[in-house]
Amino acid sequence: MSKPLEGIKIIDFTHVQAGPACTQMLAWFGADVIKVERPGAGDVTRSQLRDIPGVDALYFTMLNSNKRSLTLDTKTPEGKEILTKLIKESDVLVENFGPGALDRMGFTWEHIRELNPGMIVASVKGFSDGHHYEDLKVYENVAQCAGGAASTTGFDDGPPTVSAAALGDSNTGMHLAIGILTALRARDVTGKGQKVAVSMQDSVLNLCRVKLRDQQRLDRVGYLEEYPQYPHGKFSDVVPRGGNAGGGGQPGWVLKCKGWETDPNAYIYFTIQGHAWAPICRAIGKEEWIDDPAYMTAQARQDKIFDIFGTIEEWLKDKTKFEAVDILRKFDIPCSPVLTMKELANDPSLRASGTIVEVDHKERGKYLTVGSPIKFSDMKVEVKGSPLLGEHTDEILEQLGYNSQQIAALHEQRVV
Ligand code: CAO
Repeated sequence: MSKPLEGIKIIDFTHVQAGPACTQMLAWFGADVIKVERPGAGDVTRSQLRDIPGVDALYFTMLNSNKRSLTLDTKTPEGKEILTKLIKESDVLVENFGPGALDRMGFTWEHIRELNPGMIVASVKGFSDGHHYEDLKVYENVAQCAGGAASTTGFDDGPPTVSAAALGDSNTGMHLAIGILTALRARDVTGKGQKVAVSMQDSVLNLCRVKLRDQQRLDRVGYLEEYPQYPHGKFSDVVPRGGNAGGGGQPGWVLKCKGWETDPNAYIYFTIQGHAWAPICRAIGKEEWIDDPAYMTAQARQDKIFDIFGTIEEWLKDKTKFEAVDILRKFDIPCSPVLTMKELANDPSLRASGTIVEVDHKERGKYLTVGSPIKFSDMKVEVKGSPLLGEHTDEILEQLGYNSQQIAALHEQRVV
């Protein structure tokens, strides 16, 4: 089956997570993604957090599947010549170097545009161009702090907290992928490439937009009724950390189930949807609450919401998180067990849908990764192993017109 992005050639100058997550997804969808890496070293994640000595780390393999690897020292004249040839025949160049690195390499946007007017140059940076922090290098948690996620995550009596979800890295990569596809569509119409820039701060903030909503509500009315600080606690003039509160129109919380004393994940997330009040009461055996004016409206429940959660926890005491959800789902109550990575890795539904896939790697053997979270009716996404460092160097140089003697000389000089 042909893939929609077949025929799109991408120079992948990305490293660590933000950029590689973007180009990996484009590779899954059919683009020819050529990962350009420094000879001898490669992407730093190849050797970070290794679980098997001498073998590419999972950090690398899980973010670079379906790509080809070209080693190239782009700071040498010969390396620049190879990169120039590649630029002339590629569609997209993606990079997430520190600020200014591509320019210092001699490949400014103006120069790239001269070489190939159809080229799309896509960049991830910590902060956007012109921002007063634009010179900063940024990693995941730095972005979560800069984008408003950390100040609003965690509990009121604890410090700002970062999320395990890669809001700064992979999330920014997903934004960049949308930008690249949009620029490719624009190029179909105009024939012209363009620069696409996404900052990690902006991408985090985009996912925190409900917190900006809350800041404005707080400014106006002085309290936020869906936060655990309401109505008994205090609000300052900034959006507080809301713990596990629902955050939308329906209260929710993480509730203990059978075994919580020894199992740190024996919990479910329980949501009290306004119109589902009667089924909730029926499910937990509190029918008397259905028509009780002290409980029957969301407003009436607000000041005793944690007592209600306490009553639900009483009901949960003799049920595992899975048993509880199996009962609650019959009452149409939005809920989920708190799932561990181990449970997710072995979840038969995720295996069947291709969300968790087993992939073969030349040196490590089989490993698990997260496959495409996007499902298409006309395309099955096939996740292949990540390339070894420089695995496709010779093949790519041949395609650029270099003969075997020239290639041998480039190896000799450590250009590739
Ligand atoms: N050949 C020759 N030189 C190369 C090369 C190649 N193939 N690939 C990279 N380099 C050089 C760069 O040109 C740069 O050189 P100069 O600084 O001398 O111009 C140098 O390697 C270092 O690049 P860097 O600044 O990107 O790397 P770093 O390890 O110091 O910083 C990071 C890493 C992630 C903090 C930085 O790249 C960054 O802020 N990126 C933007 C934000 C981002 O994407 N962060 C998310 C990373 S995922 O958590």
